[in-house]
Amino acid sequence: MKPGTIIVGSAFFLSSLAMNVALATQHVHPGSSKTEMSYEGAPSAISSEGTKDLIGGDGPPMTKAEFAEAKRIFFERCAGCHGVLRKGATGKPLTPDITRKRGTEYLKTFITYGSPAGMPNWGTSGQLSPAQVDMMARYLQHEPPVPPEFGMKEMMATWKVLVPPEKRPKKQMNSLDLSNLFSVTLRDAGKIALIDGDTKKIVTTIKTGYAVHISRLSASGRYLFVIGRDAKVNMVDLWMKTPQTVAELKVGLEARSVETSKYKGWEDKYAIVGTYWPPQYVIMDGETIEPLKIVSTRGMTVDTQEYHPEPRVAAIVASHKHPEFIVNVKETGKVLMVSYEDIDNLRVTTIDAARFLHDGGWDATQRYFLTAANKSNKIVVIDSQDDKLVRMIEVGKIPHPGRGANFVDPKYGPVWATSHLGDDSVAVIGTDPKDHSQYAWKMVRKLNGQGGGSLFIKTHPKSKHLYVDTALNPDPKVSQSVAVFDIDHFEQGFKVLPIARWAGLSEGPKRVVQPEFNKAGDEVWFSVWNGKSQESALVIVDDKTLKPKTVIKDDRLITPTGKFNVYNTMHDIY
Ligand code: DHE
Repeated sequence: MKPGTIIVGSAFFLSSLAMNVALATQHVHPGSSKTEMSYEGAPSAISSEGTKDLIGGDGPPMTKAEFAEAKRIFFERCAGCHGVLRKGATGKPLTPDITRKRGTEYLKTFITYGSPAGMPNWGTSGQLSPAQVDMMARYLQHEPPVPPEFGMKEMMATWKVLVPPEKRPKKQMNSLDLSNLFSVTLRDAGKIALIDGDTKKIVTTIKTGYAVHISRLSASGRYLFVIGRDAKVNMVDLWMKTPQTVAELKVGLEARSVETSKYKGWEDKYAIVGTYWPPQYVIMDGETIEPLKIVSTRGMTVDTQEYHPEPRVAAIVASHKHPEFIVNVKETGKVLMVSYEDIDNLRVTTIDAARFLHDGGWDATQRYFLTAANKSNKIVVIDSQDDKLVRMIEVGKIPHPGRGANFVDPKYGPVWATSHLGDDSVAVIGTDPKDHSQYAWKMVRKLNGQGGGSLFIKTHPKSKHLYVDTALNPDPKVSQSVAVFDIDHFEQGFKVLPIARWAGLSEGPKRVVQPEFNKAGDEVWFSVWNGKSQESALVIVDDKTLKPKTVIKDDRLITPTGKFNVYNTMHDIY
């Protein structure tokens, strides 16, 4: 990007990868984390149009045109870390009571040079011109514009049942081995690809929400749910001759998580989506995704007990011990155990944890949920049987487990592991309070991998290998390869698999991201994530030999990132 260039609107959003990659490789202020910026600094999916603007009042003078441009820049570059309402998320709060005291000159310096705490140097990097820095400094002293709310009326207006349940097939109409199908996020295409795990062929691609994020399965495995960053949910029926969307719904302006009811007797009954904006979750009918119950997450923070107007919903998992969804509320730091037994008399157990709850997954027994409070550098352990906090464990800098990795450690017994965005460590945590109580809920091992910038870690019950990606590491050698540890011989350190080289692509960032096993647990799939207009690939590695087995290339594979094997996702195997 040329210094001073501003790209606006959807073109900007779709080029966010390129921008993030540029950010990750540019010089920023010493001490600020390029990795974090390239991850959390993506543009908000919320349009800057349609907000309630409180221009004027006590802020410094600004024209309407300046305010509109500053607002757009804020939503595209700043909201991911500071929150839409600027109340503070992983970045510092920037509400007018604070910014007016600082004044224009102070804010200009900050925006120009960045800070060691992670604020990028927007000015000296050439991302914003001096005039834009001045405009942003003045904008921040005005009241934050408020995006619209999204209630039942707005949701119902977007709800479409394209194929009603009675018109859907009564049995599987295709000959696919559905349990070994992979749903692959095609991030910047706003699509998913369904790939046959046996033949490695693309079965179909399906149009989904904007910059689609994750896929999850219904308990039966028949329905696939996909969430876009724009909070659009697609419900795909895998039984149809060619799997296709049978219902869609928009539940807000920005979202990341979707899950389905999995408790015995409640299979395929409900689905749930958590949104970033508005800060809420919605429980939907499991056959039609009709929205049934919307619940706000606004409330008090866990530590200072002050009101937060924008606590975003991060990961959601379905309990196997009760008819409950477990909902991570990021900015208040609370884990909600939401019972779906009687949604008209909703029972929610609120567990105090730590701020900035993000992603997480089950231990091997599927009783304990281990989740990252990422900017608090903690893993929080929740007992889903007793609905209680078990422990908060200090780990490395910015843990980012995805769903984590479960294996049996030769010395410490059953463990779960996470890697980190902010350092090269892998934290291995004991998870067996029954037979290895001395190790339970302690970090029993700290492994060192290739570097920071790790997003995902993976193994499988049948594998003896632990794979650690480093997709956001600023060194291309590191971001384009993965580390693999032998679980029985951690003392030997790790081997490096040059996944991007095996893909044989030409130019581009070629970030290697998110290992995912096939159903049998003998192959591990990696995305080689390139820019939107560049060739990407999937590389499949033989888990026994650690040699490449297949490389999938196809014009339709645009910016592949997450991959979700149907069987493993249905059964929470990782
Ligand atoms: Fe994700 C999971 C949020 C950026 C790929 N991501 C999640 C979850 C959350 C989240 C809350 C857990 C969902 C759940 O389990 O219910 N992700 C966010 C962000 O807020 C963030 C930092 C910035 C943003 O603008 O979205 C972000 N995520 C990314 C990416 O840039 C990634 C690497 C590429 C992409 O596709 O956008 C990315 N996130 C993923 C993937 C998962 C995920 C692949 C699921 C992992 C799994 O194994 O379950």
